[in-house]
Amino acid sequence: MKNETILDDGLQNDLKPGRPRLYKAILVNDDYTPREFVVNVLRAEFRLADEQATKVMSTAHQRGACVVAVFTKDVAEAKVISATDAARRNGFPLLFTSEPEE
Ligand code: NFA
Repeated sequence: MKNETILDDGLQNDLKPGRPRLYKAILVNDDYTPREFVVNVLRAEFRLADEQATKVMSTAHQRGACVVAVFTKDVAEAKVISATDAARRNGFPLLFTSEPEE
């Protein structure tokens, strides 16, 4: 009888970590948080340069939301919490969320 065993080439089917899925940190618009405060949070919490922070703030203001940057899951979630907390400490409803990239 012919031996029909198919040997695993070890290239495709192993469970392996691969590239970690990246998460988007998203800035959500609201009607109350001052533009300058949003820019300052983007600079302080996400280390954006002034020009980039202003662009992200303006895009969220005009379109309702804007991707700030992408991170690993843990880092995105930590930054979103930290940035939202900074807004709460200052009495603003500013909100950041995170979601996985495609
Ligand atoms: N829409 C806010 C305002 O007009 C500014 C803002 C931008 C708030 C982006 C939240 C996110 N003061």
